[in-house]
Amino acid sequence: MQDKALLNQAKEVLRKNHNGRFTKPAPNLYPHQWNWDAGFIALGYAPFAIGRAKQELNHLFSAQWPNGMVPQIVFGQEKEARYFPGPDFWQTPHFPGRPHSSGITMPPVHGFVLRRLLTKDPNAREDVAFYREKYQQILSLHQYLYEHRDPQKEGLAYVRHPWEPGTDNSPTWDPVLATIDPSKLSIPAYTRKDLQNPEAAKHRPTQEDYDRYVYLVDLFRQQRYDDAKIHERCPFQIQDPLFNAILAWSNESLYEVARWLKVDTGLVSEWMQATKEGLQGKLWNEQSGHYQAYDLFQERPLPCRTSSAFMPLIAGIPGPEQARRMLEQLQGPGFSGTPENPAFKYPTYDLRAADVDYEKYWRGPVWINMNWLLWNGLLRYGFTEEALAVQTDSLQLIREKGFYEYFDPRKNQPEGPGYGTHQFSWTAALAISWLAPIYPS
Ligand code: 2M8
Repeated sequence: MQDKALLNQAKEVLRKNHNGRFTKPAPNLYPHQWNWDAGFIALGYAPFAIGRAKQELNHLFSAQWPNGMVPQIVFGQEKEARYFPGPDFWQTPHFPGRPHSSGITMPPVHGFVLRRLLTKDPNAREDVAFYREKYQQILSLHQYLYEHRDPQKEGLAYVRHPWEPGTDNSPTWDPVLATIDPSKLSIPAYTRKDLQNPEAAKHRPTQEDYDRYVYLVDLFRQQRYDDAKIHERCPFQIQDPLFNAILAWSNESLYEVARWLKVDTGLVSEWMQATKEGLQGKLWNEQSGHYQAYDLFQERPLPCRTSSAFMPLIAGIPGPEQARRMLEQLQGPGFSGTPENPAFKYPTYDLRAADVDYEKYWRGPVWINMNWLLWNGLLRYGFTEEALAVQTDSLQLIREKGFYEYFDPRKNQPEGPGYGTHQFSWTAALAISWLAPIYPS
């Protein structure tokens, strides 16, 4: 297929998933608005429908909590329909005039998304009100993260549920989830709805993991979403290199937007410095040559080599030698395969790990948003050839298999299908962001 046709198909995916107010991540499995999906989707709209890109962010931030938190899910009209947990289960406080939402957050992509919109918007100066408003809202989201998610003031925000870092089923969380034993806990009754989707069901998280997810949500609602109380009790509190690299990149982007708006950059500069120090001082593992997550509750590192371990590249955090060591790993057998068994760049988990799973949700498959992030990181360090290879592999997968949620990393499985749900919005959106500059409309 010609890439021009692929570009048009990608736009069609977004058009079909748009419900008049926002763009769903996928037609059935995910019927509401998701936080970081909205950011990636906005990047897809930016080159050809900047108004739609702004609408995504406006809708998402219409559900921002008074304390600054931006929720993981903003519920649409369908309420309980087709997705668990819905608003009745979350029981989050209802803020008048704001849509219902879940009670946790997601990676703060909005700063770098806003900065990109600004560069693509031909009428940015005429719409300065939009940029001013979003800047303030994103600033208060970051303020929330530094105030309520960084208890030891290390410049690192912690996540409190596997849904917060977005890489829900990553093997990184296994040792922490293992400390939550569902058979010894009282878990409220619930019915999963994700398994009703036959195309996605077989790769979804286990029942035991879902019990743990539900246990955590129940804990939050029992504490009435009070951050201090949750911090005292929650067994899942992790400083994740992906989440914090995204925070760092968004800080840097906010700094640039602040300069464009001609407002004070003091606070953002402090955050930039603090998070850089946190990533470099606490999350870098000198021996293995990559970043790693840290379990704040049990006070122990979680040295698991997933693709999140390389993400600080996006924010220019590593020095040249650190970056070189990470490039070597990305090009090596763990993330690019071997001559006999080559891999599409990049599996989300080291291919040599004993428990790597080529099909299972976040435990090995290629995800296009992770590729897009790493592509940016590689370009930033001048690793142009490698960046091009990531883009080429991503587009090949989409061209050959379709706009799937995730993909088998093995190149010698040419007949294999894409995995998860089809017509997945961020796969389409990020394909547009790669293809639109080649075929400007
Ligand atoms: C997946 O997560 C949701 C919960 O948030 C789920 O599994 O039901 C993840 O891939 C997440 O990163 C993504 O934002 C969401 C919607 O695409 O789906």
